[in-house]
Amino acid sequence: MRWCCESLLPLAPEPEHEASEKGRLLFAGPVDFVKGVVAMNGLPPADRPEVCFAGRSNVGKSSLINALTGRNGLARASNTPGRTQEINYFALGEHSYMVDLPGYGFAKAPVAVVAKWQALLKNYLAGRPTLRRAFALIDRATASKRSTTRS
Ligand SMILES: Nc1nc2c(ncn2[C@@H]2O[C@H](COP(=O)(O)OP(=O)(O)OP(=O)(O)O)[C@@H](O)[C@H]2O)c(=O)[nH]1
Ligand SMILES: [Mg+2]
Repeated sequence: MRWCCESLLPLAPEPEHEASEKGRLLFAGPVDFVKGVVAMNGLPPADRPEVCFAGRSNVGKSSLINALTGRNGLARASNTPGRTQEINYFALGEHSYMVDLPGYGFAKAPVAVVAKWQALLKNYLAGRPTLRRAFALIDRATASKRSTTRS
């Protein structure tokens, strides 16, 4: 078994060649920003599968999308927590969406604005029929914080 050197967590085994080639091809094609959504009625038509990235503000959700797609600056990343303030849709060709969510925990934004994001997030996660996976990113330094662990 391989171990992550910093946290001594076990790492997933290396994928088979065929699987890793499929993964490479998935992100090698066109990737486009579609839109930023601020209300459920602004979501694009639910006509293809999508995955989303959730987690505390500043955990690296937007950076991960840039790293996966190999396109710096596609998703806007920043040192300031609360950078992503909308549900941002990115299309992988015409077959699926990747969704960058606003963070929670300590965003530098007014309380009322953050409360609005949280309500939107809950509705999105509970009600989007084509959402196939929600990846929750956890920074090990803040993994035990209440906003990370509560359901
Ligand atoms: N050291 C380190 N820093 C990272 C990593 N990923 C992202 N960062 C930095 O962390 C900061 C926040 O990254 P973002 O990708 O904007 O984080 P986010 O989760 O999208 O944040 P919000 O949009 O505010 O919710 C940026 O300064 C990144 O450069 C990583 O793997 N390692
Ligand atoms: Mg972000």
